Amino acid sequence: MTPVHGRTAAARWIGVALAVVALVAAGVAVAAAAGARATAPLEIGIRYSRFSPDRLQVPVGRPVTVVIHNDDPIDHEWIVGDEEVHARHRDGTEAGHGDRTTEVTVPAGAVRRTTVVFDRPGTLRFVCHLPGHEAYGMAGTLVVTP
Ligand SMILES: [Cu+2]
Repeated sequence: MTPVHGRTAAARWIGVALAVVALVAAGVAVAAAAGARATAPLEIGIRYSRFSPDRLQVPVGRPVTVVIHNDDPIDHEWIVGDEEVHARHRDGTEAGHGDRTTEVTVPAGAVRRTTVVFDRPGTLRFVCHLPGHEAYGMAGTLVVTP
């Protein structure tokens, strides 16, 4: 191999490397543009009747997808709202939650996903209102930031 060929090969490698860098940069730009519309999904685990994490922060006015993994052998629920919502469920007799995105039943071993737009900044709580679960500590805090 002559030095001339060596330089040519090196130049080709540099060209390929630059093309890869350009593609990666383009991908990052697309991801950033998508991020302006929706946030990355938030994952919540449930184990031993506890939420993990038990504190979430979300932006106001944007779709937030929450993926809830119930790793317990019993059913749970994820109900997010203000104190009025929780008071209603604490004393309520609802067997199901219909299609409300803020009230999700998560059967034993199941994964459920919901997408919510929180329209006001503030501090909410998420709670499992099955009998005894809240008292045991199955609750968390969700902060909606301006
Ligand atoms: Cu529960």
